[in-house]
Amino acid sequence: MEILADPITVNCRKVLAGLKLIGTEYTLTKVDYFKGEQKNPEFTAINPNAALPALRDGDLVLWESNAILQYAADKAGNASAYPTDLKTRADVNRWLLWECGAWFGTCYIYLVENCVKPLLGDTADQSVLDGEAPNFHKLAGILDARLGECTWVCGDHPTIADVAVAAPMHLHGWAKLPLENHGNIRRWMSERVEAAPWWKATHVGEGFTLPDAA
Ligand SMILES: N[C@@H](CCC(=O)N[C@@H](CS)C(=O)NCC(=O)O)C(=O)O
Repeated sequence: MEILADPITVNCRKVLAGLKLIGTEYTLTKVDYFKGEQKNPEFTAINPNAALPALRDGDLVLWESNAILQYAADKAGNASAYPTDLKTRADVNRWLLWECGAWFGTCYIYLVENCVKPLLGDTADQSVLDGEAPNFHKLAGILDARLGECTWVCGDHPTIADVAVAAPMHLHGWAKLPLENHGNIRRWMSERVEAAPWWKATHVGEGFTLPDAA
């Protein structure tokens, strides 16, 4: 299995962490996000969205990070990471879709304003952050309520739903995600996700540093 990715980005880190959780071996082909290599014709021939990551496995080409995790877990037959009983699988799928359709977008605004812009010499636009805050708190409240009921997003052990939902928050301190009133999310992130080997092995630090680049 070949993963085309830049490990510093949200959706690439998601796939690399998810593959660790699943226990799938892969080869990584680096596509440099900050050099814009995702827009090169060689890459858009693989993913016409010009977005990372993508997977190649034999004659299968797949993009959309959550679809890659679903495929990898099913291929490995890992029913712990991606449960096969109907109701738990529906629950995991629900959180994967929620992450892609809602959660990623709100977290991404904080990442761009508080990390990417300052890194590029620009300043965060407070009006953008203020405008997003109600949506962020609505969505964070939904996740926080779930994490008040379960140890992990979908029960008593980690699944690909945890990896997917955690990924947009991976630089939550630097991105200044306003988590003060969402104690269950903070606990899940610090005591469970950030303590997990699959998360530590794919560490991304402030300044978008990676262990081998630090
Ligand atoms: N829904 C897609 C989103 C992919 C995506 O937006 N990837 C970002 C990196 S996290 C990207 O490469 N964006 C293209 C760009 O900014 O030029 C997925 O989950 O794979």
